[in-house]
Amino acid sequence: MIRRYSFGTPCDTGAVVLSLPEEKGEMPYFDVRRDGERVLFRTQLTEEEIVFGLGENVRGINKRGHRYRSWNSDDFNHTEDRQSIYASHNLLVFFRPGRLFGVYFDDPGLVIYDLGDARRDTAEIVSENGDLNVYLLEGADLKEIAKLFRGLTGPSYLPPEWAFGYIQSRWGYASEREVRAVAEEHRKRHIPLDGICMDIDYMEGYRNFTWKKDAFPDLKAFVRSMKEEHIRLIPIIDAGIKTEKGYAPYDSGKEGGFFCKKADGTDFVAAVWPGRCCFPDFLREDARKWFGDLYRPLLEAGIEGFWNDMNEPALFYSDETLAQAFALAESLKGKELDLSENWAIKDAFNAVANNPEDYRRFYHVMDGKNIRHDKVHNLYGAGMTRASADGIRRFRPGERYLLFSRSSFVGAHRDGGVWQGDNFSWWSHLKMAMQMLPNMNLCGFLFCGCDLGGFGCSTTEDLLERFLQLGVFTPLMRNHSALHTREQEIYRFSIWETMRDTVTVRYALLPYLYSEYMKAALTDGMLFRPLAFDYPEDRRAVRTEDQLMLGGECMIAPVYEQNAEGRYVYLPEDMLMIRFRSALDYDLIPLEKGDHYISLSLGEFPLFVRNGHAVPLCRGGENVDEIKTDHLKMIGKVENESIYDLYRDDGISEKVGMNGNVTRIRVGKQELVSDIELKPDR
Ligand code: MIG
Repeated sequence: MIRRYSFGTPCDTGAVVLSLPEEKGEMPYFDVRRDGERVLFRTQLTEEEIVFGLGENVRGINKRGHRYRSWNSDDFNHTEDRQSIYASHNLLVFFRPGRLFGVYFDDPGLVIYDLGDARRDTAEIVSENGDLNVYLLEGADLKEIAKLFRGLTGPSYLPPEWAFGYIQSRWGYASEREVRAVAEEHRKRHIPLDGICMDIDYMEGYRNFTWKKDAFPDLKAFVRSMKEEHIRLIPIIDAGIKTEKGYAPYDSGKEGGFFCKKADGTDFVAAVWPGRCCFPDFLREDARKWFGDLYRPLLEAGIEGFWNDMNEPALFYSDETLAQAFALAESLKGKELDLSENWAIKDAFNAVANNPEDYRRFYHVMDGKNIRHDKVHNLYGAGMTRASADGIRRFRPGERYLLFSRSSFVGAHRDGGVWQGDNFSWWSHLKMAMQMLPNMNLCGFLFCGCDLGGFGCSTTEDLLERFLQLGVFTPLMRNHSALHTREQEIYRFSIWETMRDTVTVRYALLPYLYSEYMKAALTDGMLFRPLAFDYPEDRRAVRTEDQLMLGGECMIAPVYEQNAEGRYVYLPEDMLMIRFRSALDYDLIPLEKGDHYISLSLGEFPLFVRNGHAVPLCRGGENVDEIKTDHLKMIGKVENESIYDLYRDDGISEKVGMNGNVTRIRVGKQELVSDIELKPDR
């Protein structure tokens, strides 16, 4: 059951697709209080209580014991003390014996969550603006709450099948020659590959929708020839449009009046990569239409996928914030600084970027009214996602596309995926990437992944290998790194063959991973779940923070510590471990419910299959187009009979459903593995 409570004058955030009558009575579970504009929601937590939710954010799967904020932020330093990164996914699920409910705060502005931070026994959620709808979700179990939430907010995005391939990316690829070299090295060494991301370096002076004509003389021909090798190019698009007469997107945006404006009616201007930029008003339908159409030249060149960046929006500086910093510097010039001045001068220059004052300096037009940006800040990235998704759909009707964004809000899960932003090449970030996955799935974002190997600072061989072992299972499997860090393509490393073998497992598992993704998307389920969702009565399972359920049959338990030769794994039931070294080389080890130390040398990683189930493994391939499902090995320990529903489709059509696309595979009693033959799917 879902109930809606309304406070103040909420706007339509686009997150919710169901229209529900407003409840008039008191809201259960919470003491609700007004304090000026703010609305405060307080609830008691028992010692046993667990809190899931908040999608993309730092720290563990259980969010209890910390303070978070919904405020989409371009913050590349995802340390434990952070309260927000790039996304606002305002769903919480409270779970304890005898009490289970979800609560979604449909609020586009700043929301603060104290989840047992000030006091262990109290959660308090504060809406700063006080204009919001709150949805209470009650169901029989955790999975039902997740399903209800998807019913409330709409189905998850369906990517094309090729988007499940391995993608190589790096900030710095600046020419066709460089990109071709990356492709060639992969193909030459038989490292599977389906896509290469082009970062801002492909653009002419960082101008969106342009490309360097000397470095990419014939983009269309380049795209075509890469596609012949089954490699898609995936360009980046940023939110800001360079303020420059004669640059077509600026001229048309200016003419249409599509940029965000200041109180005096002039365009808001702040600097990002290209220098001074204007910011499309993504909350307006006509502006979205205009922006979406700007993707056309790239689509015409044959591009089928994009990543959208800088859409919190990130602001490097504005003339105003810069002037403030300089004024302070000027006033202190020649002085011996006392301590507070010393700090102030540093702070002033740090504050030129992403300054709260700037976010109060410009306006959106919603339903004909001017709304100050900070009131609806968290909708900006989702608006950009929608603009581009609609633009791509208009150009290629009926076909799926790859799209992933840095910033997001619930609702954007219908139009595209997300990546987890700028992590570091840290072991702790490998663990955090894993911990984010189930909460992102809970909030509807099924298509996601992190920068494998780590984005900031230099990776090491073992760290990249362990990252790849997690990436084998994440829908977006992308190796990405920052300019000036150690080169991170697999072939740069002495253990590249080990890494390649790891990637081959992704391709052998692709029929399974694609099936489980599509089933989750088409039935409003989750691909990754906390163990609590499947074993709610098991006190060990519900608090497990470093293992995840994957699809209907499996559990993963990645190694995330340096120099580990294995790890402890808790099995909530009897399972068969597949210990992978490559698509063709693996051990099958039946294990009983309970604790196990599993030895996992650097090139090894496990997948656990619940007894009574069997999962398909194919021969793999070097790209998704090579994946065949006519010969499969069904792996699992089956006592009587098990059924696996294999999902297959043409990989690209938008109109899909379970009907007609599911092949039912029956496996009789088997010890560990059997071979099956199916009719080819294409
Ligand atoms: O200010 O385009 O998160 O993936 O490589 C940095 C350059 C801008 C941030 C993205 C990152 C990307 C980088 N971008």
